[in-house]
Amino acid sequence: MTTPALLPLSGRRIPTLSPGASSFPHHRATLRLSEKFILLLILSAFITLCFGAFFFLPDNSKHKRFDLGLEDVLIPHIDSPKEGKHASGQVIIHGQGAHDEHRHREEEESLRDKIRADHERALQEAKEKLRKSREELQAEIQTEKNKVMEDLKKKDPGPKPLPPVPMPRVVGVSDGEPPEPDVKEKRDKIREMMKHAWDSYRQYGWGHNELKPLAKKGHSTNIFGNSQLGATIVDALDTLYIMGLHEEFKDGQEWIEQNLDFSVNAEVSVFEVNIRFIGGLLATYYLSGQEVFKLKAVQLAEKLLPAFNTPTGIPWAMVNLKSGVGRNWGWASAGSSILAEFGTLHMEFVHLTYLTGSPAYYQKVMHIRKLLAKMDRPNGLYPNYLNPRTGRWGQHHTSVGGLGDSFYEYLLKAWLMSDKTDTEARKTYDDAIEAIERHLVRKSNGGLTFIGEWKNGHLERKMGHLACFAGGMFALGADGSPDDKAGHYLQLGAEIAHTCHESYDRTVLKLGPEAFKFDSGLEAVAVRQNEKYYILRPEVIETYWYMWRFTHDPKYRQWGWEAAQAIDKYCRVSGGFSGVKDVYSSSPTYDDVQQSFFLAETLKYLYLLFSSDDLLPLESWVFNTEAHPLPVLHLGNITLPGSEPAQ
Ligand code: DMJ
Repeated sequence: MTTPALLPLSGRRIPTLSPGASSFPHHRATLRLSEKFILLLILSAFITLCFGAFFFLPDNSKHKRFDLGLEDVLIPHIDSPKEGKHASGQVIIHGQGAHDEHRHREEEESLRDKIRADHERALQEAKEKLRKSREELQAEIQTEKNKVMEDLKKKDPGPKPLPPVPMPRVVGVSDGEPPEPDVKEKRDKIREMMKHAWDSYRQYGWGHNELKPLAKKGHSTNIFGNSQLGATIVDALDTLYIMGLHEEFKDGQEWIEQNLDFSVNAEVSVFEVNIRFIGGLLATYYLSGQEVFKLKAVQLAEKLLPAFNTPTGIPWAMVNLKSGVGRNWGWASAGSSILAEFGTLHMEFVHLTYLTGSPAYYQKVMHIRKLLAKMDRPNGLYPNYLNPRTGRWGQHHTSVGGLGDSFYEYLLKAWLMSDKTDTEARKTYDDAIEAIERHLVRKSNGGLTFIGEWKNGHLERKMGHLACFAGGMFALGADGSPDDKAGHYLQLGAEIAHTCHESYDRTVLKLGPEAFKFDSGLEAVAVRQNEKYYILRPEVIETYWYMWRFTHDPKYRQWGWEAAQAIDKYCRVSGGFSGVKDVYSSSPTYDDVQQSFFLAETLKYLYLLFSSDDLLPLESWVFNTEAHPLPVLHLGNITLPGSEPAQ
């Protein structure tokens, strides 16, 4: 039998839940009902025994203290000069002493009465309890439990209210309906695909992070630890809003209000949680104006802060949301943190400081920037690995695809998001891109421009699907580039878009592989079996959209439509959308994962591609790396806390 932790020994009541016990699973209280009966019996027997024993105790009250915590019921000492002894052995009290003795006796008597009454009441209550049915007792326990919870709630002041800050100018949250009927038809089709993805998740994976559309059940990966944080809901919400899927949006909002709780013992990726959850919640807050999204974003951000407790301030890749303990991925070079992870926090963290008034977020990301600025860079390139303990680079591997990609993206976007006032970010971006162009960008024999990967002084002529986002980035950064190279960067963006389109066009499914080579006579095709998959990624479509916005060349809509049709044809299943394992096979197998970024990014960029430009104009919105739009902060005279110049 377990110890009667639920039974207060000094109490008279039958077991109630103490505040500490209120977090125990409910069954713990109810399953022990029989144990409680036994305890109750023991308790009542004990009380009766004490009650009886009390009257059999010798009356030594004259020389003993009634140790009940009542300081004022001290009994006089027998050697008091004012006391004598009667023949019967009773104490004779004289004068003031006699008066005191009398008073003490009265007090003693009244105490006895009180104890007697208490014990009788306890006995009576115990008897009543014993007469009650199991159901009545269960109901009573539940009432007690509710009361404890209520009291706890009253005591808990809840999250601190956030300071009122002016809502940034939110423009272009329009319907964006295109005037051309055929374009509208395509847009409607994308909306229908979003509905199928969402409805399937709603039906089979609700509350889980992602969906297994073939097994028709929830799915999660190690980036979310063992949490069930509804990643798809949070990631998809702004897309639903933009597409005008109001019922679905409401459903998602309700789930977030009622279920999204970050006090979980789960080790999550700081980067992924930042871009998908914080980015998603902030974007949804700005679009919808609903406070709940802002509050949830801030609650989560607080949980990420312990990840920065490293000797250098470069955050760990993972943090346990409950304990705050951080660590790095086991596979990362010599315990390093990853450039694309610790370098992809700036946008969200600046907004967090803006919304909370807390300088912590801004200071954390500016510290990272300053530390990087001081470091030597081999050939002007940023290696993908940096050790957070020593502050030294790990393996010299530079990439604009995985492990490096969004670091460069966020330098440019930090500048754009600051209303182009953060010139330090712009300069860092320009320098980085200049080195990348010099060392990593090449033209294949067939005339395709690609971005290779730099590994220990050697260029690998391979480009990842992830690196295809860079076409859009080059186009976005064209305006404001040094030496009036806007035309050059727009052209570079177009060339990357073309190469990535070729990587799609040269497959059987017309969907792009994870990585493709420009080597040994190969042009934009995957060689290794484990690089032939397509997991519903957005980067190529993202670049089509940026190129469309900057050029209005119809080929980008055409290419986007080809990709949308291929996804609908080969990735759609009755339970949602799935990735495919081999884009060169006419009978592909599925990976059975509907990634949350498919709803956050791929379908959003497709929808925007077939919308008019007044929906989320790029002058007013900057999309985070998970396609969550955040408004440009026109701070004017407002100084961000933490950014004040040192005195
Ligand atoms: C997304 O989660 C983000 O775009 C991230 O920056 C890298 N890639 C995935 C989707 O491919």
